[in-house]
Amino acid sequence: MAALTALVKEMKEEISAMKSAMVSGFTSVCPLIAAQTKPKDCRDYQLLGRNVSGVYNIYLPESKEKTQVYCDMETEGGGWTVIQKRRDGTQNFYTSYNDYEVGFGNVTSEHWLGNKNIYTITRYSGDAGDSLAFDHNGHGFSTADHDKDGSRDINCAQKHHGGYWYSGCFKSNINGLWGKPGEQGIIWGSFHSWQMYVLKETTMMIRPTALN
Ligand SMILES: [Ca+2]
Repeated sequence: MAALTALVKEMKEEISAMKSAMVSGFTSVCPLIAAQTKPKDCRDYQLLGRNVSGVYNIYLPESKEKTQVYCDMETEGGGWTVIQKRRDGTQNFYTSYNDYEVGFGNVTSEHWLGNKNIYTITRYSGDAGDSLAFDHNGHGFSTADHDKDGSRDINCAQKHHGGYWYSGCFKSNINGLWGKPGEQGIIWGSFHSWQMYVLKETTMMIRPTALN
């Protein structure tokens, strides 16, 4: 009887071990399937063989809904998720912190993808280190109604008519006023030797660093 009890105990343990092996086997397979059927950025679509630039639906891990993005599948190898685009001044970029947080505009033309989305994509693509980290150079994202810049006395977003990771107003103002010359215009600091060179068209896009 004692031997039988021991045998049953042994069999129970074996079944339990098999069960947990099966569960772990499934959970290690499922994320792979999920990643393939629910791309989280444009690079994932590229890996699935999609090589035409255009609007795609991505599935961010913390969002139950799909998010529309524009994918650039051509520039320098493609796989880029566009996070900002300026073209013609039709979209107002001088707007609230909340608008910048959730995103605004139309992905086929002028738009800002939204800080929440940008943060999630960079985090899960593993390139938050050298890209648009949310405390870029120690400064948060600022809008006129949300001053998180590096200047104690000035509201940089208000002064430069935009929304950005302003430090001490300023080196770049890519979300400034379209068509406006001077310090409220669209400026990317390092372009044209740090002169106040106003841009008409800009596109900001991201992809995992492993590709570079
Ligand atoms: Ca300030």
